[in-house]
Amino acid sequence: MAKGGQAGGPNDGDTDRNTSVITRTKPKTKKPSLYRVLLLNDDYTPMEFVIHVLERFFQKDREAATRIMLHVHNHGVGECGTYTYEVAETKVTQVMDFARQHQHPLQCVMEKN
Ligand code: TYC
Repeated sequence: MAKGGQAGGPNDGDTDRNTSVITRTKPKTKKPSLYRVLLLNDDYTPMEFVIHVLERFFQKDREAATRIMLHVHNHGVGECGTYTYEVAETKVTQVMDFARQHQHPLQCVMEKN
């Protein structure tokens, strides 16, 4: 404040109608929210198709893809990865489109972490 008085008040130095601005010193580094992309089990999608999905859209090697597929098969749901909102949304859309193209009922969803 240049002359004293309360900020934004009548004598805060900004005689041009209270146009004071508080500037940030520390650069803001807000971390984006993360979302888990999950595969859901069903009785019809072939195991090999699910492994292929995990390799193709989630960059898993054969071993990791097989482990995740079996986890989903045995527990009903399993995590493919954690991503920012837009990336997670894209993965879900890609998997759902791919499953539909091959007429498999595979379901892929995202949830906030
Ligand atoms: N349960 C399926 C089967 O026995 C395999 C499967 C695994 C399906 C994972 C979906 O997300 C899934 N053929």
